[in-house]
Amino acid sequence: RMLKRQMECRSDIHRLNAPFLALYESLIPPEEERAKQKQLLALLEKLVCKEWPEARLYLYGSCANSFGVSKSDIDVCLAFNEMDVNKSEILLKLADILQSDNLQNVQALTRARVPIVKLMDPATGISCDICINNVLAVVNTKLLRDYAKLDARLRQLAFIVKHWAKSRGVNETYQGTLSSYAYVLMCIHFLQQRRPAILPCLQGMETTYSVTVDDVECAYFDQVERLRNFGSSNKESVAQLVWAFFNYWAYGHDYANSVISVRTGSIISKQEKDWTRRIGNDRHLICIEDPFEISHDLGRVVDKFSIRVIREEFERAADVMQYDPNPCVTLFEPY
Ligand code: 3AT
Ligand code: MG
Repeated sequence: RMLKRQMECRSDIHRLNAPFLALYESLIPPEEERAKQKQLLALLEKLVCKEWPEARLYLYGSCANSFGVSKSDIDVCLAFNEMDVNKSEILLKLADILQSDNLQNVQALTRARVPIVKLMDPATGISCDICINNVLAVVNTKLLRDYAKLDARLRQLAFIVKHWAKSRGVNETYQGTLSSYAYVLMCIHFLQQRRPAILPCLQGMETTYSVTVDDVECAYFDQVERLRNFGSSNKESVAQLVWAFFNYWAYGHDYANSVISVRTGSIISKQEKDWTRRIGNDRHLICIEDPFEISHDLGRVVDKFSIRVIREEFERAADVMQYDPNPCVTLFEPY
């Protein structure tokens, strides 16, 4: 397996750049979607403010981290100053309020791992999940957005990888495959590891932004305008990067021993994290360290069945990128 990684990239890789860029462009949400999201957020703010004047609403997830494709649901966090509010009670109350304002499909999921209220806004057609006090997600959203500002190739690569994962059925955490958040971290890490590097390690630099959330210190360099030219000595095209990304995950990654870590901008060992054996439901079959909650492995959802599915999909993708005459279509064929 590892040997195949030495494989040289197909000689016509440059021919694939234009179709991949065109696909990326087609996935970007149009400006009017942004306007509709704002409209829905304003409505929610009005409703929430009446009941809880001290609470604040934040957008997080793909509608705010710049990795959202067209027609994504939006993720909203309702934040209170006190940390230990009764989430179930608030969610049930919130569901009541939303229902009386003619929002549709309102559902309070108080027993979910992350308890939420779901709704659909008939005026804009947008679906939305609202959670309570999930401030770490708001902060990791900012980290992803700041990374995206550094080099256009991150957003291009991540859109293509997310589109591939959705098309191939490997973006379903309830079935043991990886979240969109995990895939974006894989892309960031990958670009930190290119030589020359395309992305820096923002958490390894001077602190210009710092908040403490749930006892976790989140600190990094967020003045990204000052790093605009960071990756410019690396001239790789998006097609080359897509090829190398799948090659890495198919044949280059050491699944038995390695943890990818955006926080350190490097690979660290499972040994060092004590992620070498199964504890409870955490099997650590593919290890992706959360940048802030560093005891949290985003690969924890992966089990011994889904790891095979994921790895076979990486291998298929790597082979398509190497040999297929039309990878831009074949890569995304429904499974
Ligand atoms: P989609 O476009 O909706 O697929 P997304 O970026 O919105 O992508 P998710 O809906 O999976 O991703 O998650 C929403 C946000 O919640 C993204 C991230 O800020 C946070 N998040 C998701 N999973 C985790 C996790 N395991 N740990 C910490 N934060 C997470
Ligand atoms: Mg989302």
